[in-house]
Amino acid sequence: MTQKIPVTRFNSILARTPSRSITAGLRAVDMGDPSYEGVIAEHRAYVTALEAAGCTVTVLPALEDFPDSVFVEDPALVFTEGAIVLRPGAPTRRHEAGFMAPVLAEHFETVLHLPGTGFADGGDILRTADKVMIGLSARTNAEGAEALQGCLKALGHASEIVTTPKGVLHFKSDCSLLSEDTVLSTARLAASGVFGDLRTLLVPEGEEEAANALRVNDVVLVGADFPRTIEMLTQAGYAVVPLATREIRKVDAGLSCMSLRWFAA
Ligand code: CIR
Repeated sequence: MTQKIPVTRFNSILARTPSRSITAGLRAVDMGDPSYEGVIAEHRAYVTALEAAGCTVTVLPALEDFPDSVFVEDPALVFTEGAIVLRPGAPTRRHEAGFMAPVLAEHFETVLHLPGTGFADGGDILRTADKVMIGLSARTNAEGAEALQGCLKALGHASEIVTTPKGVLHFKSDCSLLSEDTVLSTARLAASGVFGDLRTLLVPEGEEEAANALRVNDVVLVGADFPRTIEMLTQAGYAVVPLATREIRKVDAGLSCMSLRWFAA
């Protein structure tokens, strides 16, 4: 029997250099434009942390025509068994998928394309130990989610469609997987009951953005601006790597969105 690979184990990562146009990135609330130099520095530290965690990181060139293209998590989904090219829900991000498809073909034997005309963003997808959760949101609609379920089935993954709380950009803006049985979540998302039997650790009130952390192998990357979350996770026994996200946060980003992660067997 083949050994099951833990869902938090990765050895391969795709990322993309931020474009100068990141200053025009989408955002729900205007907190001022991010500084390009600041984003570059944060991205560099992010890539370095992922390499230090044991992954080979391929950094793709910047796409100036697409301000949000650094957020490679949204136009695709990747697994050991293959990749899925998605259809992002934001009109300005739709063509990012077309740039991701040939890259995925270099890394995966199986590359599926979301059928139909629905939308699905990778930021709405949380993989747990036994299934893939698809959060309906302003970016992922029912048609996209159902089409995605078909692709996931073809790759051998069970899935469940759930709801993202109103006003939250992506499902994973409010949660991240910490281990095989534990999710880091905001209180509002956990209260919706979506996590069933999974253990939840709640981010302290006022640090909701910290819920988009990133567990990679032995470490958890967490936004450095969230000291109470860092303290809580450290107390719980996690090896936390705090990373600056001050600039990237201005365009509604956390730590999962800047990479596509998988275990290449
Ligand atoms: C957007 O609104 O699409 C970007 N400004 C932020 C995307 C963040 N993506 C993610 O969390 N998966």
